[in-house]
Amino acid sequence: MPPEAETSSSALLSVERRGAVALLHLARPEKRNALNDALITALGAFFASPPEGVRVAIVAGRGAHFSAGLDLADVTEKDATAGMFHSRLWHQAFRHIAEGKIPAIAVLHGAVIGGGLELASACHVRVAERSAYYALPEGQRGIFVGGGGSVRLPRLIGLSRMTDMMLTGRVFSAEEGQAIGLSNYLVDNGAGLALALDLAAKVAANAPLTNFAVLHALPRIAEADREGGFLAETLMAGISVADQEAKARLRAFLEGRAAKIAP
Ligand code: 1HE
Repeated sequence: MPPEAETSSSALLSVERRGAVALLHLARPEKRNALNDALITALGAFFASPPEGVRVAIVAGRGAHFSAGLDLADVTEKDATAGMFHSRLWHQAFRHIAEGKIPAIAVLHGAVIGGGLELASACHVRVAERSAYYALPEGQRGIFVGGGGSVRLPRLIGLSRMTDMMLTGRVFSAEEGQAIGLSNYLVDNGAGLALALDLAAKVAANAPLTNFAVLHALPRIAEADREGGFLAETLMAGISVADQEAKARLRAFLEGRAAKIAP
């Protein structure tokens, strides 16, 4: 399907509209999609207020790599205070993705390194191509993760694996990444975008309230104490069944007008 419109919130981030899907490309291949302040700001701005009618976004990288992580040239002269504000800029931007208005699907290929892996972990679904590899070379560079990686990655792959990656510079292959939960899907090289578009169509077809609950209630409930979790689930369940969208969808199934679940 040809893009309906190509806009660009910055020269570094290409945004194409395909119906309810926005296709975002990190567009700095000459620097291996290293994430500088302008690119982080553009990502945050897009997810803070996605265009009207966009119900899901895909985040991919141009060139041979998803992202080489933090643009190391951005931090060479920073003192501790500036470094903390820099990290906060990333946190704000990635919060707009992880706890934002629309689900995000990442398509990973080539290097998914440092801040690139932090960006991928802020997305909700990850599709990896076989060329993908994952590393956290912060230890080698003398720095620490600053884009939410220490919060999100241990929850994704476990503290022990992240500790190993950071201490020893361990690089996980695409197959290993799939086995430990870095990716949700593993496909051949070049097949990531097609699968992401298929998945995006499914996400966009969900009731908006369900997608809201998955992005905003589910992560809270998963980390809440059991009783608090059960109560939050009950509230969300009650609100969702009362929604007109749910009523129409439930009726459609009961009247034989909705798709059945196939294996
Ligand atoms: C960069 C960056 C970067 C490439 N910041 N400029 N991330 C890293 O430590 C990863 C560093 N990068 C690499 O290991 C390699 O570049 C790659 C394996 C990703 C790709 O290798 P290759 O041979 O295809 O490219 P290259 O020749 O190394 O790089 C091409 C250009 O991109 C070159 O610039 P040029 O002006 O000499 O052409 C590189 O300097 C530039 N480049 N990666 C700046 N990362 C919120 S805290 C997060 C903390 C982190 O992310 S730490 C991990 C940082």
